[in-house]
Amino acid sequence: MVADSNKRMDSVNRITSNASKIVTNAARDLFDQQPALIAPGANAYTHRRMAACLRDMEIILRYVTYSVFNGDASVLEDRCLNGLRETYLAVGVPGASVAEGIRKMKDAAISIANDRNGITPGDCSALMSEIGTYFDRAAAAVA
Ligand code: PEB
Repeated sequence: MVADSNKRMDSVNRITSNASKIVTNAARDLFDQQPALIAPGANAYTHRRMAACLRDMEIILRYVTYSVFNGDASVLEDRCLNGLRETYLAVGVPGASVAEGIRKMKDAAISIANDRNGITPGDCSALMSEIGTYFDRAAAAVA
């Protein structure tokens, strides 16, 4: 149990301390792939909307780390995802694009958490697939 908790805490630590890198790279890739989002009048056009978008991705990533720490998705579900689809509909943000951003954060976060370098080696495969499920829930909630 202690060894397993250490894996969780190390994963949370690694994801949290790389959060701005994870968010920025995912957003940059998303806008490269979907340049319509940053066209004049679109959902990430103007600094205000761009800032809201990066902020949203950071909030979602943070709630995912809470779930990783707890081994349970209820905080993520209740305090972040509950009603989020409706919010995006109301403010006109395309949920499918948010979901794509979340999938990009998933890949980056797992590769950072699962890096074999600089850490006591162990089997983290179950934890890594569990971490993936939190991102999957978040993506499914807004898509
Ligand atoms: C959710 N996001 C936005 C709003 C809210 C959230 C409540 C409306 C109010 C505001 O503008 O601040 N807030 C956020 C969240 C929680 C919360 C996750 C959880 C607890 O409390 N635009 C894009 C991308 C995407 C994006 C696809 C990936 O082109 C996001 C980032 N969210 C985005 C944008 C807005 C927004 C609001 C651009 C501003 C929309 C607007 O005002 O036109």
